[in-house]
Amino acid sequence: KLKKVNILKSIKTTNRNLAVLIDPDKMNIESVSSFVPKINQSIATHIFVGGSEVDEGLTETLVIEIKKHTKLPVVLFPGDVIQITDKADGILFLSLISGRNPDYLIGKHVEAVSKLKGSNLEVIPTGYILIENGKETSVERVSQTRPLKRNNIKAIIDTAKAGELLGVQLIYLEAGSGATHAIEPKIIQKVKEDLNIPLIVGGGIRSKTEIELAYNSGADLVVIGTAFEENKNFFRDITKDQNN
Ligand code: 1GP
Repeated sequence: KLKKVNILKSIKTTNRNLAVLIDPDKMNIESVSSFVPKINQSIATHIFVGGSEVDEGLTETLVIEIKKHTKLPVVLFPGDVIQITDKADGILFLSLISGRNPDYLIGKHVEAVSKLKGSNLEVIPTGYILIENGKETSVERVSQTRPLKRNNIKAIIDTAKAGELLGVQLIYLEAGSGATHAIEPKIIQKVKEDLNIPLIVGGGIRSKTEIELAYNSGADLVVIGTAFEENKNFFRDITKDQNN
């Protein structure tokens, strides 16, 4: 049996991780064989798979296809229990700690247990914090929760710290897919200053400069989805050769 990569450990020990987010609702299965090799040639270190609204079965089919074309760890970033498949390597077990909807704090997790028990997935407890970006995001709509205000930095810092004290292993600061304003460097810095666990930042990051800014502010892993969907040339900017 192949030894599984320890996803959390690698995020803890390596900085400047980059995850490409593939939404099963937006990615055609036929495109995977051309899309994934581009990820392999880029500086990306992980592939995340998930979305707010995905039909049952779609995620598993997609993950199987992705795994045919890459050795990168494939990590589920599920919007719902039906997106869980043991064909991936790991799962961000997200608790939406910026919100007060019990379903997304603990309810879905209880439902997920029977699926996780029999699987080999590396389960990574993650405190998921939604921060306002100027427009309503699909996470907000689906979870029926309000994001934290971006000018209330204390609430953001304390929410992240509360997550850490509860035992989550990662904090994910989310501006929402397609956000017009990515998480501000000041917020990343302040949260990171007070945190002893790795920090993921995503939502609305569209350029190599913005990726660098997030790293320099303290992000251990940056997630990019929309920029790849909208601009296939984006891969050219982040190919391995230019950065090594
Ligand atoms: C969304 O953070 C991710 O959950 C990525 O967002 O699609 O805006 O890159 P984008």
